[in-house]
Amino acid sequence: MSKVIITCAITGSAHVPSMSRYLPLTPDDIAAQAIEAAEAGAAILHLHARDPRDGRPTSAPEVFDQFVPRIAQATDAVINITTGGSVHMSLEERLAYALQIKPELCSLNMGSMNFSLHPLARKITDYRFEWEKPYLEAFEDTIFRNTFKDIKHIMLRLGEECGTRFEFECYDIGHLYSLAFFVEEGLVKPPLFIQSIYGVLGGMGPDPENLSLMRTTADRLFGRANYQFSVLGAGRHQMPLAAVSAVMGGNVRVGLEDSVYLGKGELAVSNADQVRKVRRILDELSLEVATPDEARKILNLKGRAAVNL
Ligand code: KMH
Ligand code: ZN
Repeated sequence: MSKVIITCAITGSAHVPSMSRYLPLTPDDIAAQAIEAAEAGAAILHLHARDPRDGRPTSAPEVFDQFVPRIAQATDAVINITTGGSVHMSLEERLAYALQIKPELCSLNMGSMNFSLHPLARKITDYRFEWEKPYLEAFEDTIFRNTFKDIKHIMLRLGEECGTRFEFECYDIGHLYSLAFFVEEGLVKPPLFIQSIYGVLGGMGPDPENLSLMRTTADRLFGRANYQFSVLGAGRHQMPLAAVSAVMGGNVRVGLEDSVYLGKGELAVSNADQVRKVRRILDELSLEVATPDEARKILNLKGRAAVNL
C-alpha cells in the first residue's frame, strides 16, 4: 500500500463558533493551528477564512492574506484553498482568493445539493454571536450550487489557467459519474484526488457499505491506477471512517471544519489533536504517512514555487 495522505481542514464555513471554543476564527488562530497540524503530519491543509471580529465565514482575499502566506512560510504542506466557500456565497466570491494565489490544490464540489446543519440550530442553547443561529437555520432553505457550468468554469479558470489541481468533493455516487463526464470532456486529467464525503445532511450516510460502493464505482469508472481515494467522515464518523479508508488503501481527511470532536463526547482541542489521533490509528495499522512532497508526487501537483505567495 502507498503512503497515506492526511488532509486537515482547519476551520471551514459550516461550523459556528458556539460549537467549540477550539474552532479557529482569527487569522492568528487559523495560522497557528494549520502550522501545528502540518507539524503533526498533515500533508495537505484545506483552508477557509473567517471574519476575525465574529468568526462569520468570509471569502475576502484580504482576510485569507492575513494567514495563508504565514502558513506557507512556516510549512511545506500543500495549501488547498476552498472553492466551496459557504453555501451563501456567489461563485465569483468563492473563487476570488484561489484565482489570486493560484494554489497547487483547490476543493471542487461535484454537484449541486442540499448541504445542511439546520437541525443544530435547535440544539445549541447559548450562542456567542448573533449571526450564528440564523446562519444555521438558513441552511434549511439553501441550495449549495455547483452546476455543470459552475464546475466547468472552475476547471478552466483554475485548472487550465492556473495549473491548480483538485480535491474532488464527492458527497454521493452520482458525483463520481459527473467527474467521469468531465474526464471524458478532457477537462480533468488523472490522477484524480477523490474526497468521498459521508455523514453530511444532504449527502450519503456514514455507512461503511457506502465506502465500498464509492470505491468499487471509482474503480469501474476510472481504474484504480488513475485516482486516489480519500475519506471524510463528518462529525462522530470522522475517525471510524478514516480507519476504514486506511484499511481499504485510501487516504484520510480530518479537521475541525468537519468535526469538532476527538472522540465520544470529547472536543478536540485543536486540529493537530485530530491529526495526531489519526496518525496513531495509521501507525497501529503499520501504515506510513505521506510527506507533503510525497503527496505532491502522488497527486502530480505543480509544486509550491508555482504558487503566487
Ligand atoms: N466541508 C466539507 C464537507 C469545500 O470547502 O469546497 C467539504 C468542503 C467543500 O470542504
Ligand atoms: Zn471546505
